[in-house]
Amino acid sequence: MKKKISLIGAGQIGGTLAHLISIKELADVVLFDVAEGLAKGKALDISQSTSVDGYNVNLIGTNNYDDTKNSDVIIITAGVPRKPGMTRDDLLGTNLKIIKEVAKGIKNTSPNAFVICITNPLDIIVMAFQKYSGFSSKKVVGMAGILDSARFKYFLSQELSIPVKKINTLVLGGHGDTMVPMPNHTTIDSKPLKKLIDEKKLEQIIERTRKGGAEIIKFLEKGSAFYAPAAAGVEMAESYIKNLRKELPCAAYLNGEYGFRDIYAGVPVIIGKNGVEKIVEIKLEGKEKENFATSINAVKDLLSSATKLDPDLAK
Ligand code: TXD
Repeated sequence: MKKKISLIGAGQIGGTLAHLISIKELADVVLFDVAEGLAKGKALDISQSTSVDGYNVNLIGTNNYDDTKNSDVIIITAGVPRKPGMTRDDLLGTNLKIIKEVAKGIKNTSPNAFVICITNPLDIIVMAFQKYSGFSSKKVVGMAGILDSARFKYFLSQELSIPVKKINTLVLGGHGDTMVPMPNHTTIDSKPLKKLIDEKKLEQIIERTRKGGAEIIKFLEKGSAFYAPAAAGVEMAESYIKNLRKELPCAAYLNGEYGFRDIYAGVPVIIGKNGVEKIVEIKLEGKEKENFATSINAVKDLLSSATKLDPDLAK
């Protein structure tokens, strides 16, 4: 039975998600956007691209939530992206209202969907969606860690002239300037990273990873990164749909894991047919443990600002 993925937001990331899903023939796609023409135009264009390579996938564009009903996976990018000079947190007010609207639109039409939130500020938006929708926290995750880890991996591969496939790493914590690249949990061709790179260069790469989004926004001027975020979102959707049980860094609901409760943050999770099958608790020590706690506290601070904007989040 062909699976169904609904993309709520047909903008830069949404359109790229639709194209990647089509190329992988992962599922049929519904592109939803309040800008109906955008959704319909991209769905039609990508449908015609499937004729070139003979991909067997159906796409539609819509601004009607009824067309998204009974989705297996929903990927949410609805919202506004950053402009140069803005932080991810600056998007809170606008995108919180949008995610409330999206939750209302899908909670009754796709109650069993696995929901991947991408909209920023990610850690708050994913938590807000879970609260507004009432979906199980096992079926609501945020995409950030895979993207941040991909950036860290790319910078390391460039510095050390090593193919990215030989690099295993993790970026955990909040998806903000306090995110935590984990050098002690990074191996290059199975060797510990710290034996292969000097401390100063490593610090520079960690800082560049934290600012990876802003670096691209500065070049683009209008809009933010979308190819790598879309690739990361598809990896999560594929692990769910094909029950791959991949261990992936995602924003997941912590209920005591890592010593934190009732907060979403980036941690390694196993994604399979039931959604978040398991939260993997790796041993954090020294600076990494300290930085992880700092990052979680930054998410908590932003959550209290969000709760001031919408007291419903305190329920
Ligand atoms: O790692 C991550 N999680 C981040 C997330 C990586 C990169 C970008 N990040 C965030 O994703 C970014 O800061 C934005 O908040 C979202 C979406 O980024 P994108 O680049 O796709 O933004 P666009 O191109 O502006 O697309 C957003 C679409 C646009 O077409 C709007 O018309 C639509 O969202 N939109 C809505 N759709 C449905 N419902 C509502 N209410 C709505 N409002 C706007």
